[in-house]
Amino acid sequence: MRIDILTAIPALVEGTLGLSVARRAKARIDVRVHDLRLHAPGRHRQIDGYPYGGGAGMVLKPEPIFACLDALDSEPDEVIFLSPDGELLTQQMANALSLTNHLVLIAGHYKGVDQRVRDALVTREVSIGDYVVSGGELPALVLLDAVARLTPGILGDATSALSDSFQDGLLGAPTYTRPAVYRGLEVPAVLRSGDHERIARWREEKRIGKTLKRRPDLLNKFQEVP
Ligand code: 9D3
Repeated sequence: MRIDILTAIPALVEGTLGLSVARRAKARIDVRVHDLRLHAPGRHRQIDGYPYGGGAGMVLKPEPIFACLDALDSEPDEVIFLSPDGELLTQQMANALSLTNHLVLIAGHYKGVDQRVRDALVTREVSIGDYVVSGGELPALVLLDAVARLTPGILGDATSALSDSFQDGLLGAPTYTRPAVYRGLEVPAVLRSGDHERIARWREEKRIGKTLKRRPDLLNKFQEVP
């Protein structure tokens, strides 16, 4: 799989790609980071400008983004603009995106991007949640990680993706490791019983109880699955 990330701050993206999970992602997925400034026209390589009609902040110019996409040697399946206005990233969306061959992620780091980019190039806009971060770079890396860990070779085994919370719409059961008693705190006896059927039932009950209490919205979704 190929993922191109367009950004005004390539160092921020590259730096984070060097870390743990994302590093594995980079090894298994062909990730290419593009510096928009290198595609900016003119001697000043200006990537942003003042908004027509006035207003605060700078707007990313269309030329560097159009030029960067024109220079790609492969046609992307999706061109995703990370934006607080976008559709919320979900596991379902990550699943679908993991089945594509080539994604382009555009990170804005300003008050916005020229609307012509959104109209002519972008196929979908994605938000990572209803809170404000300072730019699209970290959201792009979150999306990359969510997608990358689903592609073959990233997970230890195929079942771990499917047994994930959110894949089946339930939160996880409590987990324990040795020692069986620590500072008087005991591991539930059922987990040490060796009765795999009872353990499976216990875990299912814990998952449903926890989901009901913390995330009833997820439980409703689980029931809605066709
Ligand atoms: C016009 C009001 N603001 C939107 C709520 C402007 C604005 C603030 C911050 C526009 C962009 C940003 C920077 N954030 C992102 O680019 C971003 C983001 C986010 O802030 N939260 C959740 N997901 C995303 S994806 C990209």
